[in-house]
Amino acid sequence: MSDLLNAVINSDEKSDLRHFLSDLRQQEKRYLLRNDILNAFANYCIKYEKTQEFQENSNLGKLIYYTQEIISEDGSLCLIIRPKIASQEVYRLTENFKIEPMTTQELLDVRDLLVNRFHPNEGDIFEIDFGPFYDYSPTIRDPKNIGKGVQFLNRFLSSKLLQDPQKWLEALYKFLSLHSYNNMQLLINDRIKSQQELSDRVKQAIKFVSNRPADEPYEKFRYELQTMGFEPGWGNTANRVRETLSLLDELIDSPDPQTLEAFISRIPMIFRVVLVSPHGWFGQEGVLGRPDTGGQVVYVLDQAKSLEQDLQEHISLTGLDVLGVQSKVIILTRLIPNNDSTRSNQRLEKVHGTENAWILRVPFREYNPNITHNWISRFEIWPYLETYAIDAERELLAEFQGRPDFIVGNYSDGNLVAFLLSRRLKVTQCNIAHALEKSKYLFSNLYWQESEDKYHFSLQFTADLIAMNAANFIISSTYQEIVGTPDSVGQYESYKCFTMPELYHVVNGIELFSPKFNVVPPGVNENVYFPYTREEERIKSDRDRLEQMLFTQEDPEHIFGKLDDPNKRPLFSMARLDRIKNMTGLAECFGKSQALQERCNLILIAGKLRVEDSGDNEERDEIEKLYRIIEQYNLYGKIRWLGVRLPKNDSGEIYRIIADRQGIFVQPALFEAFGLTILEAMISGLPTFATQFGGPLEIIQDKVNGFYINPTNLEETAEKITEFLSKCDHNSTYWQEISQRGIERVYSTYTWKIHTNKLLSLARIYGFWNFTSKENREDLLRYLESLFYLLYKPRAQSLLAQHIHS
Ligand code: UDP
Ligand code: LCN
Repeated sequence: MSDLLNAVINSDEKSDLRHFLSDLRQQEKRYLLRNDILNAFANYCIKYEKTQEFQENSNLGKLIYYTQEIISEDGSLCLIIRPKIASQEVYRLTENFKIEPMTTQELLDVRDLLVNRFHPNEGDIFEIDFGPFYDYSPTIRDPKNIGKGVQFLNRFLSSKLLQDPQKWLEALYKFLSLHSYNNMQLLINDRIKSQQELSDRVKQAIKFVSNRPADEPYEKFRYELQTMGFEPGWGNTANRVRETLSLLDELIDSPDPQTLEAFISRIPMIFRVVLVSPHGWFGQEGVLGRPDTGGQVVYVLDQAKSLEQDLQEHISLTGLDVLGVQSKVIILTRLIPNNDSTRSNQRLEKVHGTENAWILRVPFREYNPNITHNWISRFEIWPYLETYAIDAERELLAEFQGRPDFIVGNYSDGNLVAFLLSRRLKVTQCNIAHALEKSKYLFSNLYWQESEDKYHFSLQFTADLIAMNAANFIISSTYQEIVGTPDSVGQYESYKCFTMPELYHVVNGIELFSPKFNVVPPGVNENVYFPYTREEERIKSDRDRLEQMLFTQEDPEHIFGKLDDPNKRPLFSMARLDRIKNMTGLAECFGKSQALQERCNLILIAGKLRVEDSGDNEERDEIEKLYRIIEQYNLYGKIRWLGVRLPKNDSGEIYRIIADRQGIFVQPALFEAFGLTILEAMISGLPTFATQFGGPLEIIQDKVNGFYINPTNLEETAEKITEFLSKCDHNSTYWQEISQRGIERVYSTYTWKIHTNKLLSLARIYGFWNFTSKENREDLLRYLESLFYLLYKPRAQSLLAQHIHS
């Protein structure tokens, strides 16, 4: 990148740079983000009548494109350049156009200086650096392979097996001897005394099972195998046992990544799973659409159901079901005594449609019942998590009658609890972020002190750093969640280097190239959300009732607006009513477009209708704003706004009803980490227009099975939708084509079956990797514990003291 900078400085583009920078200096802002920089450069190009070619392809144009931030210091400028995904270079450009590379430390000092919190005379600031802990673990080289950790790990492990067969076979042998279920030894017993013996016996056992009828049940030859040293778990039939043993045989003779993955995936090592989602209102009814819950609850609940099914299928393939082995999945959440008509005060609740999946609710300790008996916002719960983990551990051990085999954390709080539990129970830990707040709130780290009272980001970001580094593996819903796109920084990437002025500097917060990252997107509940064309599965009475609710029913308590022409094509959206979801932006886009209003009605399912019914500040602001927009653009007769919380089955039918009328779904969020409603709409057969900022960029293939919109450009968004509607007018099958391709996209790529298959396979492989590299992680875990006890805990305790005295 410094080449590009030099090329600008040593050519006649230097004068452009000079003028552009002097324009920037006129701005009041001293800290410019990418959007500000691009806008300023576009204005510069207009002002000086520069060509499009210059704007995009000159060296200066390219340099601007890659520049993420510019901070002006006295005289000089600090340029933060992101030449490619997951990399950053920092330069100081002095007044006389000298270029000096800057270190991460210098950059963080400049940022502190900018907010007047740089105090070199008072000593150095605490630096957090995880870099050294990743030095001895393998790292991916090519950024495009980030998020494909397991493929990399399989290659790495099988090459280790090849390089040092003695050592690795010994590890494999020890690993196989480890497994048991309720004191029943699995896989191999002590008749096999060494790895050499293992190899010989495997061949012998293969010969033995090959001579039996392929479908002969395992129980018929269980005891013969046992005398050879093999315990249950290899398969339910002679053929399955032969296949599994042959994989092991192949692995011992000539290890390759596919065989390793196939073999480890067959090992019966996961029966009991915990999904941690503490912050509450976790339930099966009446909790969706509340602030802080929404998609996470939907995700975890559907994941639990699918996991249980997948585990049970796996158990029966290993032949263990007939021996009484059963899977159990527990969703661990908070018990909230003042339950607000949810089931949050119930200790144990069975997950519908499962044999053995449960919601287990453990209360926070009663430090101040006025607080701990009620729902607590995710921003305030930090002081309660350590004791919660201790209490939850006891309850989990009782419920499982033993240790879990795998722990999955959700969101910052769940991931921290998963770290504490996994550390104590020595169990594989997986993290799911859902949404990392750090990148959601602009400058949340730089100005953390100003918003600490409200958000406590010092606790949340410290918890995030601890949990993400502790996790054996992390699953993300998209690639960009990890490292962003060529022009935007990823959510995890934003933890790489940042300052928390006067608290700490993070010089290397996470190794983005670590194989711990794996992209495993969620699915959608196919019993609830399915294509509108499946008439036989739809219930007529529900359909009639919901049609009325959507288009005609008068119910001022819950529904705003009476449509002049209910038969117009519906333009539909459903989301929580918070600022980022931008339902108000969609209403404004509709309000500004006569073309849209002529052809469509706007149907919104969002939040509540009355400010006084909402306990959430952001929601209250959005309610008021939505009414203002309706008034300003005179949308009466053209909009229906439903402030309803729908039972799950109704929400599935709603999408299908909109599809019956050849409607469309719009998701206008300013940023969406993933966006489950997009999957729901697409699988129902609704052509979907979704924000280009975040996950939808990976779910949808633009103009193939849906469309991207830029929700900050209302005119362009309206034009895109109108263009689609015109195409539908001219081509009577166009709507169906997009609808059909949307459906196919979801079934081929976003199902829970695909998700849990992959997740469990990862859990087994990382379990194996964790076992073989245990000693290498202990120093990292000790470092994380120090951060937890010395940094996190005192801050959490002082927040607790505030809660106790409030
Ligand atoms: N949802 C709902 N009622 C609402 C708003 C949302 O049932 O009024 C559901 C929606 O169907 C989806 C989930 O809540 O399953 C929202 O998930 P998404 O990932 O789209 O967004 P989040 O709310 O997690 O940011
Ligand atoms: C949180 C979000 O903000 C959504 O984008 C996701 O779809 C949801 O969690 C489930 O992961």
